[in-house]
Amino acid sequence: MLAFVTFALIVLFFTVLVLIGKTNELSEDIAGKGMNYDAKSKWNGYMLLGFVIAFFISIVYQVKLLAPIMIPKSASYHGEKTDNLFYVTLFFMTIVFILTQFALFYFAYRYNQSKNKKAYFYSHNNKLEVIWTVIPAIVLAVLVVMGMRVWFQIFDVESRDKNALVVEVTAKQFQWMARYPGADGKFGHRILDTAHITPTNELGIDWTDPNSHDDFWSDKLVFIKGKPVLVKLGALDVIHSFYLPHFRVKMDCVPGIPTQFYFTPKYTTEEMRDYLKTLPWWNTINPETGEPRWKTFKYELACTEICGRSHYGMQKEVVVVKDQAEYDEWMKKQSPIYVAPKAEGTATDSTAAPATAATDSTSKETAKTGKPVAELVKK
Ligand SMILES: [Cu+2]
Repeated sequence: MLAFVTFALIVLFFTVLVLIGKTNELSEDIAGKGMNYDAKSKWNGYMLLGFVIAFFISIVYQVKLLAPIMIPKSASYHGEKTDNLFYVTLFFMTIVFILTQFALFYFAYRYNQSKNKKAYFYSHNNKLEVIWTVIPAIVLAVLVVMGMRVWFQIFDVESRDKNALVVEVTAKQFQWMARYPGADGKFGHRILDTAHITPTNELGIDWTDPNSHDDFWSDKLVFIKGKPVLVKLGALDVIHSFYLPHFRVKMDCVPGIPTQFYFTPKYTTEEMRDYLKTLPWWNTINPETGEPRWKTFKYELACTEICGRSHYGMQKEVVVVKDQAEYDEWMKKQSPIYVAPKAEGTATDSTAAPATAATDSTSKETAKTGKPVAELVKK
């Protein structure tokens, strides 16, 4: 309702402005003065020139204001390449943007209507047209080739490390389910049929597969500095998008179509904090925590596909540890998803495995399905 009233008021405001202008013109006509188009055109020209100057000043001001709080340097190796590509593109686009926008508004000012001026008929100029076709074509071709080179480097399957840390991330409304393969480095099979996919086993994990017995859920994503990560992505309901802004990783999670992304973290969480400590904005106090911002910095995973009402809540913390030892230490503390069936129970009935899909002990899902996995395991 408020939005509608605001919209109606804006429309009304501009209608009144137009009507005032019209009335003004009419009254001048009635008074026999006629319109002084020259003066109006000149005034319009000044305003357009003033606008473009104010516009450029505001851009410089905004960059100065916002650049320090924008996302910091890339925390992954391939991210440095995409950043570089971004800056090269930005450089060329800025030049083109300034030249064309300034020309557009300057011409409106310089060649405003006047009784003393006569329009010069100038149909075309081949030389000029060749120049403004060939130069952008070359620049764009260079940018495209650069982009393709980086793309092929990032998605070069041959050069991938076979011992990469593999994490399986499945998205659903509205959370991420991160499955780690455990100490054996192998995931338990998933069987995608109605017998295996149940409300308590949303991924259809085959509990008869011994590899599934040490798989665990994690409420945060843990990676190792310098060790490549292969994230295997999927979705249960709608399209979500796996976004690690600090690592420049972005990949859609599509129901029914597995996707993946391979990258190597470059800085641990601690190293990133140490770096941020050197930047002025990150030293300002965060009113919510009462601490300098760098101190509470966390890498994060977010969903970047508007996937529904609670899309904004799809976040997870990402931690980069310094080495394998620290990772192993963390892994030892995790509890497997699998709970061995009771002796008299149906050991062969894989659907009866009492695992739950709750990945986040604070989620509503947990409240519905009972106790979090960790608690079940302890019993
Ligand atoms: Cu989502």
